[in-house]
Amino acid sequence: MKISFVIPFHNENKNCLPMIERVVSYGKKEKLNFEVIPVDDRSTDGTGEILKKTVKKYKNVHPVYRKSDKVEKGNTMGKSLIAGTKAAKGEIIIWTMGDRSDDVETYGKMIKKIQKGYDIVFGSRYMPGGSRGNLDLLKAFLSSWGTRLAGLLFAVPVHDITNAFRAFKKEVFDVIGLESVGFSISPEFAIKAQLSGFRLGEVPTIYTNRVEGVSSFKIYKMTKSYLFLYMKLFYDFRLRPQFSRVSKGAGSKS
Ligand SMILES: Nc1nc2c(ncn2[C@@H]2O[C@H](COP(=O)(O)OP(=O)(O)OP(=O)(O)O)[C@@H](O)[C@H]2O)c(=O)[nH]1
Ligand SMILES: [Mg+2]
Repeated sequence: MKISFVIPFHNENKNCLPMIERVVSYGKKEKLNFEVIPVDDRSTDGTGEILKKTVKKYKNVHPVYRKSDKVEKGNTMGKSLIAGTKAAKGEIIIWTMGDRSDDVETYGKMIKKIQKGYDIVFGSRYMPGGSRGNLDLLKAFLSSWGTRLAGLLFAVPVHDITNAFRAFKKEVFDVIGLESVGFSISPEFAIKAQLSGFRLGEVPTIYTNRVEGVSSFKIYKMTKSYLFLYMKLFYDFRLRPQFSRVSKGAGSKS
């Protein structure tokens, strides 16, 4: 079983090398068959150059330098995760944020849960044993309510779908077809996986706010994109029953 760690980076020159080294040393410590796929798109702080150096140091680090032929405004973390996952060779994919806010020690629990038959396993800050750490209250309130709303509208059975930190079988990604450009890829993936009948699970994780670098997170933009996503999915999958199942083989757009 091969595992692909996909990590999005945007202007993370202080975080990218220590983050990759954290994942590589975890993989070596656990004797995993793994690769690391950092995805850099349009960083202007030298993150791309640092990634080029890591390739010389680690043979199983395969960066994706995402370029776009058309001008892209705003956040493209979603497109980056899609591009990285498409390039991945592993049967199991693990998305981790590049700012060292996710706890890599959670990987073991996620992998075990996938091996027990779950299709997608979320790192959860809001389930028993999990912690939002020093995540600010407003963000915690919005993210936990984002998940509860998905529970009400789409019967999503887990506690934290707004954090992109998760493990899943590559086939889930290949089947459901993700379309989000930015941060709303996190709830989109969870809701579509649930609507497609995949088995969703979760493990507790401890979140730590970023120490280095600048956040790409914009509360107003994020809330708007989430509400638009929920309305679209509710219309497509609840109000138009002929769409009640995500069409198999749609494939994701990067
Ligand atoms: N490739 C790529 N990565 C991105 C983009 N926007 C954010 N990221 C990365 O995605 C991860 C999460 O973004 P953050 O800016 O940390 O967002 P956040 O965690 O909600 O906000 P913080 O509280 O600042 O940590 C980080 O590793 C970013 O570098 C983007 O447009 N492209
Ligand atoms: Mg962050």
